[in-house]
Amino acid sequence: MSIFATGKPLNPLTKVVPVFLTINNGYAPYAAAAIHSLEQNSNKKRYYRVIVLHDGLSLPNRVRLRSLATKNMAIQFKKITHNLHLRVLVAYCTRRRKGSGDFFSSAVYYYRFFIPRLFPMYEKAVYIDSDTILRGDVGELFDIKLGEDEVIAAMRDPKVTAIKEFRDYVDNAVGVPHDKYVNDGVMLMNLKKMRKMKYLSTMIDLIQRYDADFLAPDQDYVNIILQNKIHYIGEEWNAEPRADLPDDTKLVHFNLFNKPWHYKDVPCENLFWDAARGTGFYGDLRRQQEAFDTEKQKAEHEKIGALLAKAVRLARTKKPLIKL
Ligand SMILES: [Mn+2]
Repeated sequence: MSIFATGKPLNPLTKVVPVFLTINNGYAPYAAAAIHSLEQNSNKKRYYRVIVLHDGLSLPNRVRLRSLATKNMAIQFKKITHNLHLRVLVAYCTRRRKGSGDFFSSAVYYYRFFIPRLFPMYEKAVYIDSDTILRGDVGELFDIKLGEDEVIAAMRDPKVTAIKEFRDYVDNAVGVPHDKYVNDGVMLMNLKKMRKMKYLSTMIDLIQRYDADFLAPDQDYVNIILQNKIHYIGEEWNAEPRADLPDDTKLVHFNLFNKPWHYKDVPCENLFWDAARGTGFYGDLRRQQEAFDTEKQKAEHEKIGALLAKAVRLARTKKPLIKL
């Protein structure tokens, strides 16, 4: 275990950059690669505090994650206990996951919205999904200045831009113009403003009032509740993996399909494996890839098909269920 786990910079004047990830044991290996890539691309003059929110990580996973800490990056863990709010969200997820495959099956997706409440000491923080790899300094995302009315910084969802079924779904069923719809897998969150506007209670109120069927139960609410309160960041902060990745890309997001730990020969796989190699999970990840046989691939394709079909079905109703 690293000795650098105090969570405090050696120089007390160094500004701390808090970065949150939310995981369960299954996501731990991907999160390790993400965290390692963050450290590899960090600015050595800055100090990063990576805070892992989880639902009960095993001791071996915690040890392997914590060993990634360095003298300018601490790793901390916070177990989320399932309170009343979470129970509402879990019940909702379970009810509404039908047809969304396993893509949005877990309460872990909602943990990011507990950050403002659980960490009152922070005014703002970065959140990243565990299926991301950094290529630039995450501190630059933290430094982005939000306008007075802006609550988060995020990027337009490239999957929504690219896939017609998702586009129609967003326009018709979520009721947010698709060119305004963001991906919530990479965010700068102004926690102070989220506390002030009571983001979490608002989301839970809407869920209880409408019990609406949605594709992405967490992300759709971000877009509804924070409509016109979003600072749009460039593609370099939430890039789709692709062969001709622009040089200025700072973060690659292996969102939804074609995970490099499942498939061989997917775009940007080297970025992922280079980061994974520096973690204690490398062997596990290679075995996971080996075990992803044709049967599992077939099941995954069916899941994607079901997700798209659900998007089409919900888009056809042409009646956004939530009118704010
Ligand atoms: Mn993701």
